[in-house]
Amino acid sequence: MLIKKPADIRPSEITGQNLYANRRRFMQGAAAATLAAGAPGLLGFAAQAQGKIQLPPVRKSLYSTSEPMNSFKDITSYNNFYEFGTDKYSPAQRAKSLRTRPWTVKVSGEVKLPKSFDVEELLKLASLEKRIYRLRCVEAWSMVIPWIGYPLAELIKQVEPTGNAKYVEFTTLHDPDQMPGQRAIFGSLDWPYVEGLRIDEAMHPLAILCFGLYGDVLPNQNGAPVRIVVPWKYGFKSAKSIVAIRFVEQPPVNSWQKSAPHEYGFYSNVNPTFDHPRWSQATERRVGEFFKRKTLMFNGYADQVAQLYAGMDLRKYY
Ligand SMILES: Nc1nc2c(c(=O)[nH]1)N[C@H]1C(S)=C(S)[C@@H](COP(=O)(O)O)O[C@H]1N2
Ligand SMILES: [Mo]
Repeated sequence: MLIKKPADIRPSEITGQNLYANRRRFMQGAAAATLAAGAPGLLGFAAQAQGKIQLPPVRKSLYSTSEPMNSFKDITSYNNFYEFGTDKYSPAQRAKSLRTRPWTVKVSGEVKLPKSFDVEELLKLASLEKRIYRLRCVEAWSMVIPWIGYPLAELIKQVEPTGNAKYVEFTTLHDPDQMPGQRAIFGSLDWPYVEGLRIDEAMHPLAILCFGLYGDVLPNQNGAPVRIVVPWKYGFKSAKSIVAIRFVEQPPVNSWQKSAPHEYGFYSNVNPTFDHPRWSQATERRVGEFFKRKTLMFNGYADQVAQLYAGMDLRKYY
């Protein structure tokens, strides 16, 4: 069997004993659910369909939700990607021309082994998993998306962060020639798009470096060739088409915080009890559904991540 059983999981993969215990409980539940749904295993070579870029084999993950997935069409036609326009339908049209090869991701800052990774090399750094996650946008819609990637922790371990690495900053490509939204004069963001995580958040097994969805490489509008996905936070923390990962001592100021400091904070954890100044966060509409549903604390991942924020006032650190 290619899936890790709870007994195979090394506690050293995670920080902190409680988190380890939490994860074990989660994995046991998830394992039972997976067995009920049919035997897990190798999904096979993922990319026959999409041109020449192929993904290595992908295996199922015990971290997936069992909720029904959104359709490929929903996921690839209703997007937020301000580099290609501020409405939801432009990215699918305008991102077509983004050149995703060659592509390098520069890893720098407070690390012992800084390095620029070619995306092909990055893709092979660890084994790929399909992770079916809920994505909750700050604008109160949500989707369920089968991402393909591996834990960001796998990359972080390779570059050996120093003791000063308290935060991780992610930067999207800045190329106004290719990204028309970066040429807009009004109503857009400061470029490049920047996001940040605390290092223990970035090391959490749910945070992934993502290269594909459904069975293929990421469509451009979803952040090709490589993005991050952090499922317990509002969607905007999951930066697309990244070219740099920098380890820093101070919390990075993210693009949304910079554009509207009174509306967005650093953490941006999904929190139904704390409203955005202009709208409620208590409910959400799943794309494709009519009735609203209740938003879950940490987007439903509280058992796995609440520990990261123990003792913190989440109304202050929003
Ligand atoms: N570089 C970049 N990354 C980004 C955004 C963006 O505008 N630019 N939008 C964010 C927001 S608000 C959301 S909800 C998700 C949407 O991801 P999806 O279109 O793949 O569903 O991407 C996030 N990542
Ligand atoms: Mo979003």
